[in-house]
Amino acid sequence: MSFTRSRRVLWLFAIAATSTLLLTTALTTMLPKPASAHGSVVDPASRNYSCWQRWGSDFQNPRMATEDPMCWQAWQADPAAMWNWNGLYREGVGGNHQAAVPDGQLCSGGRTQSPRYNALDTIGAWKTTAVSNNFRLRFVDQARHGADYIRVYVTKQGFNAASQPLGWGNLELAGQIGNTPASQWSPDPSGVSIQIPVSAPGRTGRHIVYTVWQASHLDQSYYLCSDVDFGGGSTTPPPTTPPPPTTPPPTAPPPTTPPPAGACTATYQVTGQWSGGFQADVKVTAGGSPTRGWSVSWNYNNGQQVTSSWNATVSTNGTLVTARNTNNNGTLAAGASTTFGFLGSWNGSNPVPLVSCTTTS
Ligand SMILES: [Cu+2]
Repeated sequence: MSFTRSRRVLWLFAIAATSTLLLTTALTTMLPKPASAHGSVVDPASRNYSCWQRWGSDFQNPRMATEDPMCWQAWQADPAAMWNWNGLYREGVGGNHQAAVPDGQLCSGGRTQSPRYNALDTIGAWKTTAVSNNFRLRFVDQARHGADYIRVYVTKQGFNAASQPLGWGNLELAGQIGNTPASQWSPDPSGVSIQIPVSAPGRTGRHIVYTVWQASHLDQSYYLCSDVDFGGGSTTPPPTTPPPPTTPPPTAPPPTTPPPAGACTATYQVTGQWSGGFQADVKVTAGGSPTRGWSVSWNYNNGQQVTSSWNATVSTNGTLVTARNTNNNGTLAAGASTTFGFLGSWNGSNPVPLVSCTTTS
């Protein structure tokens, strides 16, 4: 009797154990896998995104060593830091970013996935993106994680980004957004994107913009350095509606200090538009010093495409369009301008994108 009962108990136990195992297996296989694509700051481009943007198709070119030495050392140290420009994150930080990311290691996210991103902490003259004191930072989230928050810091005036290690004490909060699910971001061919207004009054010259993205799908925090130049003039397009006539004239005197060497600005203008097509001109203006080459880039967030161009070599990578000078128009005297143009296609809407200009040699 007792023998039969213990047999039955054993059977029940075996059935229970098997179904638990099956259920666990089913749940495990059904759980979402971590996405392989994540995100980064694309404008002003984060360090590794910027190096990937400029050299991803030409990363073995020895000219990089002299033209773009900071990117060169990063590519030499580990090309995977550029191929994985969207994967600079840590997990399980619990919001205590300053404990997880020591001073001097901010640009590698505290040497996350070491040694992959370590070279991004190297101190030096990384190529900059020209920004004005009020600009919009553009973030692309390829995996549609959304954000618990994104915090954007800018180094304090007086910090020398080309010679000092970056620490938390060098930063001031300059913009942020709170909980924003991916459904509230803008659609982007490579995922979703969002723009964050950043205000950094009083800044001139070279600075570092530091962005912390707390993704929403799990405790995953991204740490991104973008090198910027506040002397390069405004990259914000003029407002689409003219200010009301009652607006008093600005009281601040016009800037008298010339932009630093190497800076350039670009303005984008749609010169004609018809059903499905448009023509645009981009005017490139050198700053206070002559240029030997320039590169203008922008993102098309509404599916526009460049179909043909003149006076520039245009390449497209996802939403990012990059136009480089031709052999004839890279050299500009200080303050001089040149214009290139293109034909494009559009559908739905065709807003003027934010453009940024960098000198390339
Ligand atoms: Cu991810």
